[in-house]
Amino acid sequence: MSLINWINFQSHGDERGSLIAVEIGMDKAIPFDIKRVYYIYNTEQGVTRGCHAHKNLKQVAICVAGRCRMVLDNGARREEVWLDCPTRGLVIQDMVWREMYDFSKDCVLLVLASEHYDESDYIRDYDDFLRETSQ
Ligand code: T46
Repeated sequence: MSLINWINFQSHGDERGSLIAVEIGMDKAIPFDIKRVYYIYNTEQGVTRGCHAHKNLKQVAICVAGRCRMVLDNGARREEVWLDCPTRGLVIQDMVWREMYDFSKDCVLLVLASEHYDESDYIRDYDDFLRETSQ
């Protein structure tokens, strides 16, 4: 099964421009209660971010401006995708290794997270990650 799962958002556009509302709850787009929102911007050219997995964290990543690439890897399968569209969000499940790179200068990556920030939830070593996923 593919690791690349998108949520499509409805864009409300008129002659002034576009607006997207992201909602949680029954019949709404985001499949978890959002406890945290953060955004990544001003990323230096050539930089790779991420390079970790989370034990217990679901996220949706929405590139609201510019573009970047993301790798998702569950230990058995590795897939790569462009995040370049504000009308869709990439669902990132727990125990998935992620790497982001090829950031455009204007890239703003908005991330909706199911849990508060917790450094102990990170797996930052790829070999540790592979050991955990093979158990
Ligand atoms: C992820 C990818 C997509 C906080 O204080 N609170 C937070 O909520 C976050 C996410 C980070 N931080 C601090 C921790 C570091 O000192 O901000 C600094 C940069 O975080 P980090 O190096 O983890 O950033 P990325 O871009 O490598 O990874 C982030 C998220 O941490 C991660 O959960 O899935 O974006």
